Amino acid sequence: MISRRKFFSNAVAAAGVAALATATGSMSRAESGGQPSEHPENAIGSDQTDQQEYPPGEPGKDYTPVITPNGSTLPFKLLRGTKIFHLIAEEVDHEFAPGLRAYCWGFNGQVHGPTIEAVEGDMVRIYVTNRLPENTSIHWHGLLVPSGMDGVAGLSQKNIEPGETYKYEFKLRQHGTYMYHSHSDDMTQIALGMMGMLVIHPRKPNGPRPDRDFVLMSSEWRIDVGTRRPNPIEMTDFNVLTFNARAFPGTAPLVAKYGDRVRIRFGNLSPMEHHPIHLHGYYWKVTEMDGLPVSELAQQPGNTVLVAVGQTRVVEFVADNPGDWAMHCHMTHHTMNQMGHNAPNLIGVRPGDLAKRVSALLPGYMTMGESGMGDMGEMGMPVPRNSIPMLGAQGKHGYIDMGGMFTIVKVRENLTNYDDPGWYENPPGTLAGLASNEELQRDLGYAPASHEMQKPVNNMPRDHMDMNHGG
Ligand SMILES: [Cu+2]
Repeated sequence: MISRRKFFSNAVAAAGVAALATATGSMSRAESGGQPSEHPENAIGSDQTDQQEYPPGEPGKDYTPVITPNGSTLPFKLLRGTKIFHLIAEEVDHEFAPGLRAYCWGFNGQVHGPTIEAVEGDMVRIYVTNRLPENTSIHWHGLLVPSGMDGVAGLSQKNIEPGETYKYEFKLRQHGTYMYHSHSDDMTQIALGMMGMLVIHPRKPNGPRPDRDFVLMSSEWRIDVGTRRPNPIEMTDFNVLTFNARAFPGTAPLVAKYGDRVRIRFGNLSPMEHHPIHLHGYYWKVTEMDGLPVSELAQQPGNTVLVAVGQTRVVEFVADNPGDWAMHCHMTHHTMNQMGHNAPNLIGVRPGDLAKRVSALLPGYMTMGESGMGDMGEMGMPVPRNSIPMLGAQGKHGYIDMGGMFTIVKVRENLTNYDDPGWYENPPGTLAGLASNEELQRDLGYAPASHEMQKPVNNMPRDHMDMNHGG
């Protein structure tokens, strides 16, 4: 720890940002006195600063428990002041969304594993039982633990062989949002889902506790249509993108009451890809990066946060804008499912009976995107068993052409509980709708004839359409 602290100490001195240290709030005013501290290391990062011994943190009293949509929190028991957890690595028949299941690897019957939650200063003992057909080990991603507890098979410990149970034990000297994942045959085991979130609450929070504290872990998978197991060898072309191992519409909404202080803890352990997560209807502030609190003055505002592979990012906002708000990865292929990204571009093409003729040879073949991909889920076309090409869901106002890493933040006034409140009732005058001819004449001076767009292919102006298909 010394060398790490020295590092931060030097970094702070070099940058001359003692003010930043003060702003973290973990140093008293008297101690800092407005001057660069003699011990700036005490104020940086999330290391427990007071070295005080605390009794094990209690949910409700010492922290407001986090919510893992579509998931759960790992239970613990207290034994002589130590929190005892038990993770069981095993194969799980997991549902990504209605219509798609696969045999994944997870923990305690879940994919991803349950969220581990504790409090700064807690002593934890985590047993890991291996019920997989191959060796494993667990790494506590971002935690400051003794080298022998770091979980890199071969480097920091022996592999946990099938059938064995290992014991990890350490004191939580930090607070913040972290992750855990397999660190043995990583490529296979992470591609099959062996990961979870790890949240350590502060002993002395800097600000008010959130009313809603959500945990969302991003991942991506390759599940070829017709198979029942993710392919761990895939390097680039993932076709199932998930929040907490669920693809929309399998993702549970994040429900908040009007005025709630909402925190969302994002983590990303996708095999390959970073995810810019975007929320509609709000701006948020990034309050924590990789478990380290961001001082209030430095909290970056925004509505999209890039969560790179291996990173955690925490955002906070006050839910003061009622409605149903989309929250999703903004990479458009990450809000789609297994629909064959190598399909030829048929926008503007009239394929005639091509689909019928080819599907006689290739079951499940369909021509896609004659006028865009939006109707792929809605058409209700028969799809191969255990697959979700495109997908999406019926919304209040029609079909939602989104899948994958997409969920809905639902903010309501007058909620009595946090069950899914259904769709938002738009107050009068707040819903986009068809313009009347009278309005068009009044504001535009003319009314575009609606029949002009009925045959988009043949009537498409040449500067938009330089193909000569479909003749
Ligand atoms: Cu993404």
